[in-house]
Amino acid sequence: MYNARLLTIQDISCVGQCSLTVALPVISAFGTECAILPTAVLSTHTAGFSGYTCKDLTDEIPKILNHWKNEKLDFDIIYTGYLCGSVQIDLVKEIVIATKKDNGLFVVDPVMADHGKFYPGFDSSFALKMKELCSNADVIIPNITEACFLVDVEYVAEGYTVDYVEELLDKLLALGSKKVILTGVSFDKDKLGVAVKEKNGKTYYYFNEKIPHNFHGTGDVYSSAVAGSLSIGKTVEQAAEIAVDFTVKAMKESYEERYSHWYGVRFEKAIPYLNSIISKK
Ligand code: PXL
Repeated sequence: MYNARLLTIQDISCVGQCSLTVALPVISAFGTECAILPTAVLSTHTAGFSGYTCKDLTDEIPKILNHWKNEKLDFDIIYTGYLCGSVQIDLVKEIVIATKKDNGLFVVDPVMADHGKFYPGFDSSFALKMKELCSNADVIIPNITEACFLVDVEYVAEGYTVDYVEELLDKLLALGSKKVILTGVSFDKDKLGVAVKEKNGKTYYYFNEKIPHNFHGTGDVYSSAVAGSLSIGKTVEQAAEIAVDFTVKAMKESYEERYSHWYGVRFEKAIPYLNSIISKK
């Protein structure tokens, strides 16, 4: 997939180091053209700030899609993140049908929850709708909480078994996506990583150091690095690994300031790692 054109669909949180302010620089660091479709404009993200503003852009999406159709624009990869409501999920399906190249990839991060809870504005009816998007995807990238909400399994924060993770993976694959990357997997207090599986395949686990702090925005950093890696022709397993290493580097860069700079990770400082990946290509 040489010189891929990637479209990412998620919100602009003006301040907060998440969604598009992460996806654009991270995907660009792979040398890949990154087109955007903003789903909403928020003054900040919703996790920890109070009084944030939000302008939902659902009404703009059909107009933007029409223009793209007229211009015959298409994409090698479509990667979705934070979507605002069920109508946007239907619109994303239309966008994928109309603009994804035949041999292109559709990557879904079902952003809606973490640490056992839905983010503000999300609920089980949104999770039900998100299942539909996952069923159309080539790769889905849920965290454990999102996985549990997608497949109706009880959330277990820690101390779970390999069987628990395998049950989640198999139920997620049964939704219909070709591959699953399950994030936030940990069987050991010092290691954190991901599990990658395709239907009837063997699970591939990849771990790195567990940084002992919950940072906001790591899901977006991770999924953007997966999408960027896929855009330069890496396999899903390689992409999953590169993204773990990048996210850990970003967390390490953020650790000292974890309380004063609480709202996001300093992924910008870890960008040279991505440059090293593309120079090895
Ligand atoms: O990082 C996911 C995310 C994206 N966009 C907005 C959010 C969140 C998580 O809280 O609030 C607006």
